[in-house]
Amino acid sequence: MKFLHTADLHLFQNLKHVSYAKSDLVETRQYEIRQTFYNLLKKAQDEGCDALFIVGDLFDHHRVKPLEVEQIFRRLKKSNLEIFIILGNHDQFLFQEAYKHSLNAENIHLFNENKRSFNLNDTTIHGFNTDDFDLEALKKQSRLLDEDKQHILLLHGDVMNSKDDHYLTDVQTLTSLNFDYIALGHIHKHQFLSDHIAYSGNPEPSDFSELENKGVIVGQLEDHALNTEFKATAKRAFIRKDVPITETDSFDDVVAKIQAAFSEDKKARDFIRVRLTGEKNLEIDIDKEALITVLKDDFYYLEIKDETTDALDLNALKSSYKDTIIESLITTYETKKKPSSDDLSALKEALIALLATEVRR
Ligand SMILES: [Mn+2]
Repeated sequence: MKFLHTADLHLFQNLKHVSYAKSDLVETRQYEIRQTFYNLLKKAQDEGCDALFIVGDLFDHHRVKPLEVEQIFRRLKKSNLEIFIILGNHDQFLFQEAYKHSLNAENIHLFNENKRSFNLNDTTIHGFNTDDFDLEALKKQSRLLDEDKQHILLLHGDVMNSKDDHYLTDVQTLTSLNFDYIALGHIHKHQFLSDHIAYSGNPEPSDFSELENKGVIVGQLEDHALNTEFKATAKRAFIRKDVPITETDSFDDVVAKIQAAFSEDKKARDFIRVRLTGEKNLEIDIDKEALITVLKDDFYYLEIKDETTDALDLNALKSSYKDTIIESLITTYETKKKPSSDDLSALKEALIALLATEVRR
């Protein structure tokens, strides 16, 4: 049997807390996250998958309107896939009366305390919603597995950090169970925790906390032999990058450095956050708003964080502190034949200390 494993789409998330919340890209981003979901439905069918596993947090919160849920489920019903859905900590609301009618379809399978497994040909799919996870019940279910079938388990929660509000159990415990594949949701970063236990991660990132490659897991399970492949699905990436500048850089040099730090593809497509580091010349006004104004036509989305420190202007210091130890330190440095970068940082440290006490002879 062939399957596609996805999770944590958080459809209809409001994106109020993202750094680009005030830009006009929020609605586009929300639409793109849904679009990626529709694309992965198509991908599952194109790849010849029998089953789609949606391992929790398909929706973001209970404020999602019944019509919006219906719109998504209509797509699921139209596909020729058998779809297995567990509810994560964000979408337990789907069992409320207002949504129930949307969930009903022959090819859509939801789990609850009384129905914890479904058969699909030679495979049994087991699942626990976040709210009704029960470790003892899971262990019991694992002991009673039908040996003539392959077994896949769907879970939504943390299995690495016991402090997480939705911690289920540890990886070692999961490994000791008799499942051929364990599909996890909740952690947005894609990762394999053993050869047959994996978080798919979410297929489309929503902000600068999600920098890793996003995608889905396509897997094949035949005679208990598992083969999996990670397939990238994200339309755009979030990128954070340091751009170091020096005190000799002019405004235009800084613009050129930011331009050169990214390929044309990335500039046109991705959400980019630049952090300026190094030293900025105090005499030149390198204002981040001005940089964005100049650069914005070349970037889909650009944010700049200025973490530079102000460079010391040696000539200005010499004239303001004429005939002081400050002037003589600078002169000594400048008359060195080959000053090293260590000499320069020693000089700066000394100057900063002296300036702090404003020593004048
Ligand atoms: Mn979750």
